[in-house]
Amino acid sequence: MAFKEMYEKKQLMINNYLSNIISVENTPEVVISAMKYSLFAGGKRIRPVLSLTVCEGLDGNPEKVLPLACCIELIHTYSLIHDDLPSMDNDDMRRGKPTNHKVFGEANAILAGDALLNYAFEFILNTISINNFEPKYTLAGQIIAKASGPTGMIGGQVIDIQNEGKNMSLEELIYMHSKKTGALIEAACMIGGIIADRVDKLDEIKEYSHNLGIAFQIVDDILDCTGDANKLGKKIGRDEALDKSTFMKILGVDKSRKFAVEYSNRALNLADKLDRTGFLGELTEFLLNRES
Ligand code: GRG
Repeated sequence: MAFKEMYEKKQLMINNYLSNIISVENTPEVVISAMKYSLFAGGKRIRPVLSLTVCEGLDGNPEKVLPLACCIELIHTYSLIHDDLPSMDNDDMRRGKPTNHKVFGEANAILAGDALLNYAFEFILNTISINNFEPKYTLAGQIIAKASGPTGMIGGQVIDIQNEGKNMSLEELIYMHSKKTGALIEAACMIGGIIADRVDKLDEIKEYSHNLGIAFQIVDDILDCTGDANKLGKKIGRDEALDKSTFMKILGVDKSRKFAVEYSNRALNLADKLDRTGFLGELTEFLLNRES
């Protein structure tokens, strides 16, 4: 099957699962609408696609990791809603649509983000319980919790905010993004290996996903300067407007691109060891060359 077809098949699997779990009963309409608005706004679903791919690539059953993979997408979506808030990046557009707080108001956007985060952990615990408390599901849940928490994504976001208006070194920037962007990408890949019962592969998965995460972020920084706002679905030049340290600010466009290729190639060298079908390698290249 061609890459595009395979990617869309995985996206469909994820979208169908998310649609089924998000019809939460006994929840005020406005919060459900706000949750669904951002969850189905056209995200690329790369984190859950990575979970399914690593799991299947290591001969696991992707259906078994799907619930946890979708929880990572719930957490990712909450982080975008909160990141766009006036008190954070104050963005008006995301995925080609007005941001959550622009449509539902700031209080509802905060609550929709909170609801997605809490629902993710409710669902993770349900998944652990449904699987008879099999240790690998608990381990996967712990990894997701750590990646999204103060030593992971939140920690990265704090470092980012603390450094607005300052000049970070390249090493500091990589460290910050290994948490802010990288932690969730790493967790997505790790749970694929864990649910496939391949803890022997975790070191390689970590190295693959660390390199992929940094390459992904460098491309994000480049697109924020040189991308097409219509394709990106959001305004460009936001990093500069917020006076953030970025790969573009430190390295300029040519060196940033070169740096992204280096990180992506390091990931690529490991991709075939994690997925013999070649899809993970193609996904790695797709993310390097993406326009949105
Ligand atoms: C908890 C407030 C809060 C923030 C956490 C991850 C994060 C920190 C904020 C998200 C903002 C951001 C732009 C982070 C960089 C990572 C990144 C490039 C996110 C966009 O991910 P994609 O491209 O988005 O996968 P789609 O729209 O495809 O899902």
